[in-house]
Amino acid sequence: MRLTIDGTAADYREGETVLDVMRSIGSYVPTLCQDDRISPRGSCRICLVEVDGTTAAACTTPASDGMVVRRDNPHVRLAARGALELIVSELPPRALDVPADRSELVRACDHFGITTTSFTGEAHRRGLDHSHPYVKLDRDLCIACGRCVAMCSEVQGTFALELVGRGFDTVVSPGAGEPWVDSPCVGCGGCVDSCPTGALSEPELLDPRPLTGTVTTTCGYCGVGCTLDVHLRGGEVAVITPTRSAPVNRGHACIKGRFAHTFTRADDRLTTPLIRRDGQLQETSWDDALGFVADQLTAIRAQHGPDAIGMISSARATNEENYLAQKFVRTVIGTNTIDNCSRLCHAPSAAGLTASFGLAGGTNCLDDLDRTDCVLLAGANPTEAHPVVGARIKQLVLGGAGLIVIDPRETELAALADVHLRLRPGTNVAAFNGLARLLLDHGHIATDFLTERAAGLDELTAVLHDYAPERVSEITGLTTADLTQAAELYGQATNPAIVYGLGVTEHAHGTDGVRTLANLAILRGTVGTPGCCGILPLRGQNNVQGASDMGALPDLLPGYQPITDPRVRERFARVWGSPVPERPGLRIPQMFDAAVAGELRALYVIGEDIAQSDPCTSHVEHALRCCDLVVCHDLFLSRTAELADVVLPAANFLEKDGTFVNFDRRVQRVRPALDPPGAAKTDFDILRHLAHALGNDLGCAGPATAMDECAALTPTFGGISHARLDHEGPLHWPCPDTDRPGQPVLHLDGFATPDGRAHLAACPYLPPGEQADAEFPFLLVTGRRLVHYNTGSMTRRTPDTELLPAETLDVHPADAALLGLTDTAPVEVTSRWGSVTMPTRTTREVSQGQVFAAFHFATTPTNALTSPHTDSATGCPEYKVTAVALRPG
Ligand SMILES: Nc1nc2c(c(=O)[nH]1)N[C@H]1C(S)=C(S)[C@@H](COP(=O)(O)OP(=O)(O)OC[C@H]3O[C@@H](n4cnc5c(=O)[nH]c(N)nc54)[C@H](O)[C@@H]3O)O[C@H]1N2
Ligand SMILES: Nc1nc2c(c(=O)[nH]1)N[C@H]1C(S)=C(S)[C@@H](COP(=O)(O)OP(=O)(O)OC[C@H]3O[C@@H](n4cnc5c(=O)[nH]c(N)nc54)[C@H](O)[C@@H]3O)O[C@H]1N2
Ligand SMILES: [Mo]
Repeated sequence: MRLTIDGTAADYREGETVLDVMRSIGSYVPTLCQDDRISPRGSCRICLVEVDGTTAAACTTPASDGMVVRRDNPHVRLAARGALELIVSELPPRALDVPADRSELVRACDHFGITTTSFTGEAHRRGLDHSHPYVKLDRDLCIACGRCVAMCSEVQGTFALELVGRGFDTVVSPGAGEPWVDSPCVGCGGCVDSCPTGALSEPELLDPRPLTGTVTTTCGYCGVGCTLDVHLRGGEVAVITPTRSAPVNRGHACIKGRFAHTFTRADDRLTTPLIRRDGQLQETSWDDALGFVADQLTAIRAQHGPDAIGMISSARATNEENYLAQKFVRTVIGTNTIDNCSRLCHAPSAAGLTASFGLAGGTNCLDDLDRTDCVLLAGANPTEAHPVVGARIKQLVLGGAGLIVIDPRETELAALADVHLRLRPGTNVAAFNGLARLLLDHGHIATDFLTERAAGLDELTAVLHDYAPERVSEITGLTTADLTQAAELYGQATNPAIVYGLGVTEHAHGTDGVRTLANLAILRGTVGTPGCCGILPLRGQNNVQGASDMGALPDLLPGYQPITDPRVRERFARVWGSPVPERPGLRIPQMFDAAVAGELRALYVIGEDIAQSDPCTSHVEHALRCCDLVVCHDLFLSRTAELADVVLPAANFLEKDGTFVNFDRRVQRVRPALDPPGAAKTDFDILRHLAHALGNDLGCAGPATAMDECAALTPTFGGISHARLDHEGPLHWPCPDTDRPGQPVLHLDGFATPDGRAHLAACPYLPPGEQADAEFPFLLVTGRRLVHYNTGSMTRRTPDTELLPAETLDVHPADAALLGLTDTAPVEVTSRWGSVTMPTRTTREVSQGQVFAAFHFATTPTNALTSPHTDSATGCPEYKVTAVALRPG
């Protein structure tokens, strides 16, 4: 399909506009109201062109075959220039002082030769709204193009903004006219990013000095894995924007990835190694610190054997660092005791999905959600924890897709759902079994798929005998009507998707939760079939998938190759030039128990603040005190670092070269934008130098070589290299060959289980580790809040704290009234394991009898309350159910 532009032929694709074609042939077409991420508005009129003899806006005119487009018509050019002059005439002269790289308006004026001297109109005097820490509004620069409003509604789905006023006075404003900071704005930055004039800006962009460079990398917060452009000024981060062409985030981001980066230059960033002398952590040199650690490890190994040493590797660190960490532990120390924080979140997903389908990753990719007509969202709160995914789900629902939310709390998406199954915490297995029973009873099952590609239907049917809706209702507190409505929605959808999170996994029976949830997808045949949407765990940390993929696990080598398989061990031993220990190592909770029992003598912790994030803090602290040696790599003096003997200053993701694997198995490049401060080093370099101090060479001169070595040993990653990722962009694993793409959808050619079938699980409901009783009458659910991240070590060192300065205990208003608690009043929360006092927040987001808190503040150690109960299959803590008592504090 072809048209001509100023006499030159140009090809176009179905659905493209004249503007798209003009841009695709490389011509600069100024526009003010157009943005690919939102629907075209056609209001600014500065992209006027002549189309088949008449004047038209290029941005809203669909390309058609044989069309004759002329930009060189002087009348049309004059009309476009006139439209722009009119816009500019209403702005103060400083509108053209904004640097051209930050203002489409300035670039458009440069194009048309419009300067301040052309101003004739009356300029606005409407003032600033600088109430929000990140989003700054200068109303006088607003041209009412509506892009910010559309970004907020069509991409972010928050609907916080409106154009208010009439004609000349029209300006963007939060809907209720309140100060920006009090509006529902979630700080995704979409409006700032789209604004063509600088009316919406951010503090750093108000600095007129030019930007000096851009590095494209992967976000280091959650597992969505947004691609970000890090714009630099004088060797420092000035601004971070989402990469427009990014396959995962498609030019969108969240408040943390977009804005929360100032932690990287926080005053209390660790810049020198610290060593404990006379009870105090004191600054020292790298030689001294590494020499000390090497001597201690050598002595402990000599006296107690290699299994007396354990390592917790970091899901915040790169694949290459995790690869090196497990190679270090296995070859230099000689033990398999290495684990990562996947143990604390999605270990049940890895175990459950492997048992059901044969592979540890989610079965599909995020893009597949575009074609679903029904999302079943269980135990996940993506508008806070995976905001870019949350926004996508919101858009699907606004577009007509069905939504079932299974969560004890009324999350933002629960409020939008067709049906919200507000079950009692810890009763997932009963609810999922109840839904499976209804799917079977009502015939919403894929009979052929079940016969040809699944196993275990008879056993499941037998167990489901006990899960009639009435019994499920008793266990879960759900009504049979709601259960039936959910089963009908999921059962009748053409292409249903399951998305889930920690509300499924962090339980005493988390693996059973994953398996009984997977049953629903198998019953409907929506896994491993063409066009299916499958089941997607929303993996948490930026590289928690990768840390496990790289073998930072006590029983698995890279690519989930079992340590117990002698052929696998031999293959690794040959390349590593060192035997690989045979006995599986300890998991994180077992490491603490072993430390208390005196069996584990040294704990080496990379980028995890176990004393804040692991459950039952008193037990963890006791375990740390029992060790002869605790070593910690971190950016800051975390709670764990405070208790360590040696603290090594680490680089963060903005300072590193390597790769992360996101929640949908995409291996993506991480590129250094900054140098680490002071003497801080990457975890990669620290491990290599420590190995040297122990008289070993880990090989792998740099991250790219480490990935090459891993790829050579690991069929799943065989085709992956830094060079290929740089050239082709992200690749999904499995990716065994260099000449084939990765695999976004799994199991199309058969399941990776031994018999090639998907396995239904017949799991009965078992009660959680803790129940409410007379002494501890409330159930505490823990989880996340939008603006802070895990232990808060990074986000608490950014202006995010202006938006959320402290932890709260969320209490239902009726419970609060009974207890005499009012908003902000301190409440003492006591469990069988500890006690914490925090301010009350009354909200109907929690049910009566339940309370909620996050764990983002070291000063409010929520994990002093959580119990040591863990998932029987994987050791994942039961963070989601703790019985507590409340008392005004
Ligand atoms: N802003 C922000 N984003 C983050 C993080 C952060 O700290 N802050 N952390 C990252 C990490 S490491 C992870 S793992 C992910 C976690 O992401 P999510 O899994 O979405 O997060 P959570 O808030 O822990 O838990 C999700 C939901 O489970 C519900 N739930 C609790 N008990 C039950 C139950 O018995 N059944 C059901 N069905 N639901 C239940 C809770 O009410 C909660 O709404 O987020 C990542 N993203
Ligand atoms: N009550 C309760 N507790 C929970 C959970 C819950 O739902 N409820 N969720 C659990 C889950 S899912 C998770 S994943 C854990 C998370 O718990 P953690 O992993 O402990 O928390 P983070 O804050 O993500 O990061 C840990 C440390 O890594 C440092 N860091 C960041 N980047 C780097 C790096 O590149 N290198 C090094 N060396 N250090 C770095 C940070 O400064 C921080 O101190 O919390 C768990 N704890
Ligand atoms: Mo996590």
